[in-house]
Amino acid sequence: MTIDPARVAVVVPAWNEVGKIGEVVRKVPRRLVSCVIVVDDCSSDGTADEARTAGAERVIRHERNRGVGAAIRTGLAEAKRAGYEFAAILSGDDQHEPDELPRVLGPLFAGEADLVQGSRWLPGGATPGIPPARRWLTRLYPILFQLASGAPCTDGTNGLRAFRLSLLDDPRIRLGQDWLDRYELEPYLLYQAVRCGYRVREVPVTVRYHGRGTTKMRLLQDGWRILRPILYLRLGLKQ
Ligand SMILES: Nc1nc2c(ncn2[C@@H]2O[C@H](COP(=O)(O)OP(=O)(O)OP(=O)(O)O)[C@@H](O)[C@H]2O)c(=O)[nH]1
Ligand SMILES: [Mg+2]
Repeated sequence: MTIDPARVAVVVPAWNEVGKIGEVVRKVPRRLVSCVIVVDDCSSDGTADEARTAGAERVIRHERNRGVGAAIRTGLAEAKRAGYEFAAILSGDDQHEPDELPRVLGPLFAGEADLVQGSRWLPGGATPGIPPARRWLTRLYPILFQLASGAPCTDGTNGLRAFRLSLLDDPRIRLGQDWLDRYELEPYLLYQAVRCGYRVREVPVTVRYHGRGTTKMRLLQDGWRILRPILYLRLGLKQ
């Protein structure tokens, strides 16, 4: 499968990721991607500088911390404005393997899918260093997602995915809503893509865990933020 880099932008949300963001940007294979867009979500460290030095084509800075969903939204808007056809999202904390981008981009270029979600739990995926609690939570979530959406899902919370940017023109997919600013936006997009009948495919990918104290997620508050999109949409409380 030939992937045309001129049609692909990578969006990387980043908040205080010095020491990691440069690695992420440097590892993006340039034979696949012509534009890396890093959205610095008002970091207090040198995230933006490190991204620029590592070769990110665009570094956009939020003037206040708005959340990962808002950062992704900003990056996607820039990718669309610049005329890219496909976007891949990679997390800025170096948990994904950018050389696995062909896995998520391939089915898009083959015309077989509109959104490709990376799954750490499909055969061929990997989770080096995963803490036990994270294992069970990320296993439980897709069961709930599947119950709510009716569609098969093995990993709904994995931040490596790629899709056709024209999805964002669909009036049913309303990424602009304020309530999606933090951890809600990613499951929202996946759920709406499924619900609107887009061809959604999962592919196995690696998610790396760097050790204690690296996550910024707070179990209850952020767990609820990840859960509420599927609940709200299922119950018709939000659109
Ligand atoms: N937590 C957090 N991350 C943000 C924010 N803005 C941008 N990000 C970036 O969003 C990405 C994902 O955030 P994480 O908190 O690591 O979430 P995750 O990777 O899904 O979950 P973990 O497995 O716990 O690391 C990282 O690259 C962050 O730097 C923010 O306001 N809060
Ligand atoms: Mg992370």
